[in-house]
Amino acid sequence: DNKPDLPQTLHLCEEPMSHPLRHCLLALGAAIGIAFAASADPRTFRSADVHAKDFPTNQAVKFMGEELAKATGGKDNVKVFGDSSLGSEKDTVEQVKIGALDMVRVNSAAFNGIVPESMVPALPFLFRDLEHFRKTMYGPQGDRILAAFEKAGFVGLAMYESGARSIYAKKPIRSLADTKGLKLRVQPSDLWVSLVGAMGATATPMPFAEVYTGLKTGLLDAAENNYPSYDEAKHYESAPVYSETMHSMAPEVLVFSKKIWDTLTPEEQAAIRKAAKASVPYYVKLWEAKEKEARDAVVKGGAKIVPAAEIDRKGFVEAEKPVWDKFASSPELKALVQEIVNTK
Ligand code: GTR
Repeated sequence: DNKPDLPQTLHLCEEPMSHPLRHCLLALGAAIGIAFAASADPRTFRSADVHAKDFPTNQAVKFMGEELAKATGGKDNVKVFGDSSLGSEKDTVEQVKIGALDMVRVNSAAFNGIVPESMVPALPFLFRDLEHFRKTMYGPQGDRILAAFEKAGFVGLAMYESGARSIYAKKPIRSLADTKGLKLRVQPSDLWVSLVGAMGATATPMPFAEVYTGLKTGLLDAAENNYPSYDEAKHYESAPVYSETMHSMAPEVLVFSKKIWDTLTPEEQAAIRKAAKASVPYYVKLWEAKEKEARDAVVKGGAKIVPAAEIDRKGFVEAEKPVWDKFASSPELKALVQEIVNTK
């Protein structure tokens, strides 16, 4: 049962997602947010996610809440609203910005238009491998990227790895000849539109929750994601060939609303930061298991895998060079990219 636990008032809004409904949720969210900000202890911070309750991201945020509860003697806690129940990633980021929602866990793509630094770890073929990702993103460069969220009205709490994203379609993808002309879903982000455009595909940006239907109806030929999301959302039903292009390792981010953060005591803030950091190794363990499990599950479900060894990685890397130049354009971003590349 994946149905999220909505507060009583939110049941008023339970209908298929439409624009008026989104406004209804926003208004309710704002009302609840204000009530919370004005009320005394204890506080339950609400966090949104597009994934189901048992997905590693949600388990990690729940764990963070438990750590926070321990540190504050049961005063503060976190409640996760999964399954896009509070809206798309873009919607929930907006709610966090205005302080109508306390926290959100999204892919870094959702911040690409707001925090330029968030584009850096999504750059195609930036990381040589997982070790390179971990060394930098759980290290000084990752900390710098998280710190950059502050200017935009967010407190960057943690980054979580998300494996590598690869393309899935009805046919195998081995080289640029295969991506040419594909209607390929991307996350709503200019960087992502350019990334698949550089492969000759036609980018179709849309929220995660709509991709299943997009693939089913033929609006989309293809999408791209990691194994756990490909499995969870059952995208393999209509796009059964998963080709390990591994074109980006764009991480997940966990952020807190700066508006709400500023109402907290320094002790609470420190406890939240510490609990979020503690959730990273907890997440990584769950994620590693989930990736293997999901790969097996999609194969069982009928998916065919084109292994990385069969893919013309060189051709794709070459095609993506202009994307680096276009999005890592300022001297600061260029320096950050260079620092990551130079990390051995
Ligand atoms: C997943 C990620 C989600 C969302 C989704 C998407 O890998 O965990 O936050 O970004 O991809 O493609 O929309």
